[in-house]
Amino acid sequence: MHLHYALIVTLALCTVSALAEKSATMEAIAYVEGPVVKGNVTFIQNGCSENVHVHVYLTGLTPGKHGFHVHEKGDLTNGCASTGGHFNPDKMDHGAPGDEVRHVGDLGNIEADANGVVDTTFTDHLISLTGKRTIVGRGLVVHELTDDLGKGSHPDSKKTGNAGGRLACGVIGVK
Ligand SMILES: *[C@@H]1O[C@H](CO)[C@@H](O)[C@H](O)[C@H]1NC(C)=O
Ligand SMILES: [Cu+2]
Ligand SMILES: [Zn+2]
Repeated sequence: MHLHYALIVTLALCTVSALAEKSATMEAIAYVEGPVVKGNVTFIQNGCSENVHVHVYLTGLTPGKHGFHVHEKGDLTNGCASTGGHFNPDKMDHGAPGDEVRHVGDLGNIEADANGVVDTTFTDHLISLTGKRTIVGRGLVVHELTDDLGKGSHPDSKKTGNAGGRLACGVIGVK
């Protein structure tokens, strides 16, 4: 009984091809570039419904926290401006990575050290490298200001976290 249930859940969460490669590790990378901020971000997922491990290497930031999101489009025609809004396939409000209510693309903040460098790793449970929440082909954006995680008083708080301008961006591609 329990085994059947687990199988049905697995089938519902994974595509047939992902199931065939159930143990395959998927990897994606974004080369992030702006006038000053540069770096790369790698995403690793060990199976279709597993958490995604994110490795961030960035330089050129001001020390402190910066909003960090997956945006809807991998379109850099007009630089970071053409990446659209936060990737939000579930039509939710903006939130923190650990919140029930959040955009899929809400990865919170990254924190630059005194030298303006970010070299960090974190895990996210909602983004995916496959299926309807896949971030492959979408934009990755680093912001000027701290993301208030939907808890601020600014009118944009529940939409963008009021994280200010877009300092640098890149397209997430298969690695
Ligand atoms: C990402 O950036 C770091 C720091 O500059 C560098 O050491 C690393 O080789 C880069 N990774 C890739 C895949 O380019
Ligand atoms: Cu953003
Ligand atoms: Zn958001």
